[in-house]
Amino acid sequence: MMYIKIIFTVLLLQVVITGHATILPDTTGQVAVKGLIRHPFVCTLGNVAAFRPETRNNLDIVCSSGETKKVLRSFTGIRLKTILDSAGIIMPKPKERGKYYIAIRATDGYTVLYAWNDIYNNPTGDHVFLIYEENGGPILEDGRFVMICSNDKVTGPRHVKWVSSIEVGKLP
Ligand SMILES: Nc1nc2c(c(=O)[nH]1)N[C@H]1C(S)=C(S)[C@@H](COP(=O)(O)O)O[C@H]1N2
Ligand SMILES: [Mo]
Repeated sequence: MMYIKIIFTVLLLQVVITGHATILPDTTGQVAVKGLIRHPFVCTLGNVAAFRPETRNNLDIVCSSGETKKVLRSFTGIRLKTILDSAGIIMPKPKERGKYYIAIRATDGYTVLYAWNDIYNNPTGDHVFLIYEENGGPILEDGRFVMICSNDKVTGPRHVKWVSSIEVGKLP
């Protein structure tokens, strides 16, 4: 606790003195679920078990350059759809479903969008996972939570490391 207080004080002093904040890699393992939902909450390693975790095998993370960046022999996570179902999307006019999106943001600003229709009306919805274990152990270097879309042809771009929030929004 003391250690956290010291780090916090040092960072605060840095902002006050230099006017710049350091972007720290997320090691807190907190994913805020927010936006147009009835029950905003925070996903942590402590409550993921309530979201029906699934384990799957063999996924290559391939960059748009064609290079294979990582090979996952197995991964464990929870479906984005399950998270959204428990958050309860607020959609008073179903005809506006096509305007709804889900923004997945990381601590470094990296962002990926899903259309509501892709998650609920397309097989893609069964392949988007917030994962917290790779190859049988916790994720360490890429933050605590990573989002993947395992049926993407090129899996790198929608592989979001250091996930910090999941936000439901709607176009005007
Ligand atoms: N937060 C975050 N996630 C990211 C990126 C990034 O810059 N920031 N780069 C993406 C790109 S371009 C690729 S190819 C993959 C690479 O995954 P790896 O670094 O785990 O090999 O992560 C993706 N996820
Ligand atoms: Mo990439």
